[in-house]
Amino acid sequence: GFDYPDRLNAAVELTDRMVEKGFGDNTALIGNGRRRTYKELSDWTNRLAHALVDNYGLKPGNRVLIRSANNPAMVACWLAATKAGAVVVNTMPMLRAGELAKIVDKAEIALALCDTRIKDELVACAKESRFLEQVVGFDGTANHDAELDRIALDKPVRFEAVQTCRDDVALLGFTSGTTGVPKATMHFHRDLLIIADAYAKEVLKVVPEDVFVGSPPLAFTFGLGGLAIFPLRFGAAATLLEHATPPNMIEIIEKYRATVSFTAPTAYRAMLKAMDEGADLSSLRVAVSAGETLPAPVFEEWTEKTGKPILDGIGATEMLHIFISNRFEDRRAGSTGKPVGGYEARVVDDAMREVPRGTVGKLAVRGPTGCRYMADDRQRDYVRDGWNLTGDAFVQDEDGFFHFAARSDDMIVSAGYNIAGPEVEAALLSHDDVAECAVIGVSDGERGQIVEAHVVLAAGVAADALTVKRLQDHVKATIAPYKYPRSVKFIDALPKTQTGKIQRFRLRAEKAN
Ligand code: 3SK
Repeated sequence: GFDYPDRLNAAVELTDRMVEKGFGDNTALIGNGRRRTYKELSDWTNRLAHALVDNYGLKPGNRVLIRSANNPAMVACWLAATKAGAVVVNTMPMLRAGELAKIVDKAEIALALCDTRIKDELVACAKESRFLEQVVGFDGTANHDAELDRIALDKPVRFEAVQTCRDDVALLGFTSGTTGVPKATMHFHRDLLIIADAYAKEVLKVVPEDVFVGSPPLAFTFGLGGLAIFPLRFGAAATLLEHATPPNMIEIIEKYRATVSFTAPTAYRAMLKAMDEGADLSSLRVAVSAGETLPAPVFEEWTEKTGKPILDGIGATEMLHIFISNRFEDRRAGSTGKPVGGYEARVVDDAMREVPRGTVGKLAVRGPTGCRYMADDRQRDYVRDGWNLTGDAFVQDEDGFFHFAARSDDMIVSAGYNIAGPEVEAALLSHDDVAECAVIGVSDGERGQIVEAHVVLAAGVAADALTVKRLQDHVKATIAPYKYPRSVKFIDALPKTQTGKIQRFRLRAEKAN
C-alpha cells in the first residue's frame, strides 16, 4: 500500500518538504528562459498562497480554476491554491468561453486565475456566469507583472499551509472525452503523490539528476504528472514549453540535456525524422509514450535509432495517470505493458467476467487513485465494484502483456469480421506516404460496415487513385487482407482533442450528416 500521514497537503510535499530534504538549490522548473530552484518555488508559492487567502478570500474546499499554457507560473498557481486547501481545476488555454462555462457551472467555480495574455475568453465566460465572480490575472512570462504577482511580491515567504487530510479532494480532472461531453473526476491529495510513488518511481526510476520535457498540457493529468508532479517529487527539473512542437522539444532536449520525455506517438515519429537531419536526442534515457497507442514500427525505429527505451503506457484522467505500462526490463513492441504496482487490470466481458487470454474484451482497471466521478449516474454506469471500465477494447497475451485493440466504439464489424480500426491505422502508418491517419467504420448496404481510412499524406505525395491503390495493397500485405480500407479519403488534418487524441467520432458524425 501507499502509506501517508492522515494530514497531508500534496503541494507542501512537492515544495517546502523538498527544501527541508536538502533539494533547495536544485533546479525545479525551467521555463520562459529562466530557472527556478526548489527554494525559489517554495517561496513563490507561499507568497501566492498568502495573496489568494488574504486578498481574494480563498477558503479551504473552494474550487479554483486555472487557465494557462504550460509555464512555471501555472505550476506555481496550482501549488499555491493547493497549499491553501483549494480544489483546483486546471484548464487548457485553447478553451473558448462556452467550454469554460460548462466547467465553471459543473464545478461551481467562483475564483479563477488566468495568464493575462489569454484572459478574454474567461472574462467573457464570467460575464454570463452565475458562479464565476473573480478572474485574477497572473503573468505567465518571467516578468511577474500582473495583479496577482504584484500583490504576492509583498507577502511573506512562509505560509501556514492548510492541514488537509490525505483523502481531501485536491484536484478535479475534467476529461476532454473523445465524445465531446466533459466529465469531472475527483482526486485526493494522496493521489497526487501515489502516481509519483507508483508509476514514476517503479517504472521510470526518477532520480534528482533527471530533466523532464514534454508536450501534454498541465491541464491534462498526463502533463501534470509528467511535467510537474514526477520531477518535483524526486528533486528533478521540469522544463515547461508553451508551444511544445517537436522542433521546440528537440531544442530543449539539446539545450538542457533532457533525460525523460513525455509525448504522443506522432511527436516521436516527427522526432525520429528530425534525427535524420541531425537532431541530438542522446541525452534522453527514456521516452514515455501515451495518449494514443504506440505503433510497433515507431517502437522499433526509436529503439534502433536512439538505443534507449520508449515505454508505451495507458492512463486515464479517471485514474489520474498511467496504470498499465511497459518497463525497461520487460517491454514488447505493440503492447501497452503490464499493470503498474498497486493497480489491477482485467479484460472482461459484458458481465464483468474475465475473458480467456487472447480474447478481445473490455479493459477494466482498479487502483488507489480512482475512479470517482462527480456525477452519480456516471459512477453507476462506468464503475462496478471499484472496477472502472475505460471504454477501451484490449486483449491480454499468454505472457500477461496487455494489447490495445480499439476504443470500444472503434471496433468495426464488416461482413461478420471484427476489425480494430487502430490495427488498420498502424498498418497504414508503416507506409512512408502516410503522415497521420484515422480509421472508422461507415455503414454499407452489403457488408454492414466498411473500413474507411482518413489519411493525411506525407509532404509531396499525390492525393490520387494510384496512392489509394498503393496504400490498400500495403495494408493487404501487412495485415489480414479483409481488413484493408475499402474507402480512402485524403484530408489536410485530423480532428483532435486539445490533448491530441484523435476524435474519430467527428469523422463518423460527418459521415452521418
Ligand atoms: O493514456 C492517457 O490518455 C492518459 C490520460 C491521463 C493521464 C495519463 C495518461 C497517459
